[in-house]
Amino acid sequence: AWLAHQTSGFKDKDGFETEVVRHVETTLARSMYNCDEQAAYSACSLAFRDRLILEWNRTQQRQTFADSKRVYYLSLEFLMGRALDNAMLNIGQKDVAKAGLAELGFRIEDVIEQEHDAALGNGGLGRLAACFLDSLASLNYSAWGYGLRYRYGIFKQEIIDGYQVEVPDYWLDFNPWEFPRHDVTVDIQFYGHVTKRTDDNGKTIATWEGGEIVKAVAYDVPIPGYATPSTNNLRLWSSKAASGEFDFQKFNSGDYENSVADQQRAETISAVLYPNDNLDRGKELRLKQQYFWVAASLYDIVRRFKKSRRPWKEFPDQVAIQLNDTHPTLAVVELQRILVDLEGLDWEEAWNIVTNTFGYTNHTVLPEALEKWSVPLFQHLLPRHLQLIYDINLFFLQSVERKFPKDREMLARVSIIEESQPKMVRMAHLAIVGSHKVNGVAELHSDLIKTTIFKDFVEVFGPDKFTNVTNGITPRRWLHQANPRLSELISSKTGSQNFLKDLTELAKIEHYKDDKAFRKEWAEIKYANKVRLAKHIKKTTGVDVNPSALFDVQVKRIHEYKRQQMNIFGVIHRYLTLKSLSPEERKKFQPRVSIFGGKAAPGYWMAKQIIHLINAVGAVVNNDKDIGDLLKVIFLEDYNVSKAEMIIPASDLSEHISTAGTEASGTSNMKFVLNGGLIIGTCDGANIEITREIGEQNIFLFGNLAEDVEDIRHNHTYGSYTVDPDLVKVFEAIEKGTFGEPNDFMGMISAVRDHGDFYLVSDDFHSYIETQELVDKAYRDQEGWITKSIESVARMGFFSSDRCINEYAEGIWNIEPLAVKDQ
Ligand code: 26Q
Repeated sequence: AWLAHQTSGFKDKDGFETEVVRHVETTLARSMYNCDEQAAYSACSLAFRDRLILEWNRTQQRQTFADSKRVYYLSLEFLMGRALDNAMLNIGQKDVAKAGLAELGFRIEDVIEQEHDAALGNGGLGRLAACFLDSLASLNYSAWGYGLRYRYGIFKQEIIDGYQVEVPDYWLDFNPWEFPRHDVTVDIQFYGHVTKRTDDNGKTIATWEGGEIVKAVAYDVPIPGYATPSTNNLRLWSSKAASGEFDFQKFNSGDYENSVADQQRAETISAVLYPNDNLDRGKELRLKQQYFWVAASLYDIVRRFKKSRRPWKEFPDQVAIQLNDTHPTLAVVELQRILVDLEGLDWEEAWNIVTNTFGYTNHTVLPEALEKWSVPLFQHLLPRHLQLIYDINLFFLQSVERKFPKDREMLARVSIIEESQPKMVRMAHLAIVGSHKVNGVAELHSDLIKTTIFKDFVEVFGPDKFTNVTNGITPRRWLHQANPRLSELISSKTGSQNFLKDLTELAKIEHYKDDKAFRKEWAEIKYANKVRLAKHIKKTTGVDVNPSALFDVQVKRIHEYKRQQMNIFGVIHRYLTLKSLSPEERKKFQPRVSIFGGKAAPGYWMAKQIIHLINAVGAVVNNDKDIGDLLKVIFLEDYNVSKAEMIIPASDLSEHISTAGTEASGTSNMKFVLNGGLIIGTCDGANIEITREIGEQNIFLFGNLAEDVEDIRHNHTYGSYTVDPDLVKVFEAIEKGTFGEPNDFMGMISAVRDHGDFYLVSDDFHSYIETQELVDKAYRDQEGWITKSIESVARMGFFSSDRCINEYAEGIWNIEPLAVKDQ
């Protein structure tokens, strides 16, 4: 309750109540008599928002006055989830709100539940950006996030007859957490043409003319730090027609449709989030989104820099811009355009500024996820930028030629332009060339990019340009908020809540791993979280699950490389095994609930088939009287951040089973372990570092290693290939119609059997099944399991996004926290 003593906190619960009542009666224009939970949510949010605004303004003033370097995190996705609970906890006054709401007749949990998730992201990359904002504010860094204010976030998923159905996510009806800045706008140009002339000094001046203009309007979201007054800004851009309104001339002359057409076309830019995860399938609108957002953000950043009246060469001392994947890479070109075309700097000087400003984070090695844009599309939409890209590429290739004379193949491989039909702009190459640091997101991944997709660039630029920053998660949301009882138990042993600011303090709880009372409480908390999830499962699916069973969870975007298909094949194998046993033998089996959740990209046919099979298996298994509580299969609809906050603390075991070398990091693996769940996983992404930290005895690893994957694939095609015998039985059961129409699932089967099993499902299946048996055995030893759980949590300190942000600050941004004086 650090803020309670300061000017901007509530004095006590009465002070809070007064504010809530005031907002209900004035801001919302309602009486307390018909104040429902939704109104209580609104008023409570407005009351906390008021506290936040004061600190937000002070923070911005402090940062402006200090005039020190700022970092800008450019991300097309910010998967924020709910804001109220987080604001109450970060301000330190949730207890006050709880007591106050109780007096007004509300349960705080019900009030919190009213809030619609801010779901402006697909998955890991977007949630990482949200965790980073929390850490940047909590650590008192001067930092802004820049993104797009999508009218529709990631679609809401409904499961109808076992199939995914997408429903639009309109989330802006009432959003107390955003502040429209109608006075902060930027005109953004598209299309048109370039003219060149020579000035009096013989210098070529390029001018981009014509085309159309769309207006970018800023919407600001306050980002409260934990236990600090620092409140940073997330600025989201919304598009609207440059004229602001539809054309009345046309409207009055009866041409209603055309009168609104311009307006609609402009507003389409920020209308909807692309629902692809790890897949590059963007059309013109996606490139328009990228340029719109990048140009508005850079204009804003440059405008702020210019106020300081410093010379341009100091720009990189004042500004660090981080590119969250290649999505904002146009910023590199746009800054060069501003400096050369608009500010008249020499190419060399400008390019120095540009490359010293940007850092690029890569999140994938999957070739289908690497962004490329066709040259004709560029030429049409951004003609000047295409010219600049060609110039950047020319100077770059000239430098490569000097270092590797006559190596034409090298030039072709590293070129920003792919010489295909049509030619393509390789955004990752542009991002590397335009940045001073390139980082991967876990050790294995950072090694892989250096030895595979970006190997040539290591030779060109040297190894120091490439670095690793292993991902992290914010313990505020993913422990304190999601699992309040566990957080409370930990603070009772570490002596304070300081572990939420320095997660390495978790190590202290290892001293209590043999303490009987501590272990009992530890187990009770997990059980209570499972009971809560069981209730949710009952309410949403109608299925009764036993909270004493092992809860086995795989929640993440559905993707072949993440191998939910292997999981469900394993579940079928378990079902077949159980069916083959006598009732007596069955009783010796460890009961399990297999829980799945996650969205499939709407155009990803195979991912949708996987969802369908999971539901089809559930429909059979959950109603099989022979099986009872021994096995349940649940697909939880519409997995999102707020559902994750309930699901993750309730898991005994979670699955992170991607084909080795394909999952860059994974971040939910960290969240599950931090909440006392164990992991079954492959040697992939951050699983490897988690193992190093918590110890091999505390994780269930299986499967082939990344270094062997290539040879195994080669062997599928050119050697002898047979499907694992246990998996063959699973396929036979599906083909017999055990789970309904077999044709519905033939895509999944033939991917393994007939199309080279690219993701090594068959190769890893035996090891997976065996390891699941080890899990059963380990779980039956409850005392041993609890020890593993406690040890794991105690050793998770490394995976705080605070550690991660400090590494970026020191190794990439060269920025230090801004001291906050007591007010
Ligand atoms: C690209 C072009 C057109 C349309 C969409 C996209 C697009 C959108 C989102 C491409 C990729 C994404 C998201 C990628 C992602 O979430 N990657 C994950 O990033 C996490 C944070 O680093 C890692 O932990 C995960 O391993 C990685 O899969």
